[in-house]
Parts: sequence; C-alpha cells; structure tokens
Amino acid sequence: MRRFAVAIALALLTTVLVQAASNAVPGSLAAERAQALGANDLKPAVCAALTLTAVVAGAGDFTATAANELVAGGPAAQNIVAGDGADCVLGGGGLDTLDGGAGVDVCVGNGLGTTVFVDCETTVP
Ligand SMILES: [Ca+2]
Repeated sequence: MRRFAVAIALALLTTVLVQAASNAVPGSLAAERAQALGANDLKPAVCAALTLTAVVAGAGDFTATAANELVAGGPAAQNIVAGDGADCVLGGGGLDTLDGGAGVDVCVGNGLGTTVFVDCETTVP
C-alpha cells in the first residue's frame, strides 16, 4: 500500500512538472515594434472613403496644399482653407470657418453647431 501511495505521488509530481514546463510564455518583443502612422491611420471614420497622402495641422489661420490631406485645426477660432484635393478637414475647437476648396471634401466642425462651412461636400456640425 505504501509503494502504491509513493507511485501515485511521483505520478502527480511528474504531471505538475510537465504542466509547468508547458506553460512557459515566449517573449512578445512588443517593446521592439515600431510603426509609422500616416494620414489614413489618423483620419476619423467619417473620412473613411478618402485616400489621404499627408497631414497638415496648424493653430492659426492656414491654407493646405493641393494634395488629398488630413487637415487639422487647433483649439482656437481659425480660418482653414483645404485647397484642391479630396480633403478631410477637422476644425478642432473654436468658431472656425472651414473651406474645403475644390475636390470632394469632408469637413468636421467643433461639435457645437457653430462652424461655418464653405465648399464642403459633406459636413459634420
Ligand atoms: Ca479651430
């Protein structure tokens, strides 16, 4: 009977050791991963149909280029002109005037309904 109990104990110990060895988790290397973010990674869902090539951002009044851009304003009141191209224009905070210019543009206001839209084919107040 004693030999039987020792055999059972050894079997259990072996099982525990095998399970401990199989639960080892390999390193993820997450700390070594780097990925650049572009305009298409940063655009909001409302601009999903647009293929953007650059990000233009500013805190004061400014005009973007003729490319298809993610145009982002800051927290203050601004006059933002997106220029040519199919742009995604984000006013940010403040009482902004967003001018999409030529092209099929999506303009997103401040969420308060006070943004002025000019030449924007799609607007989000
Ligand atoms: Ca603004």
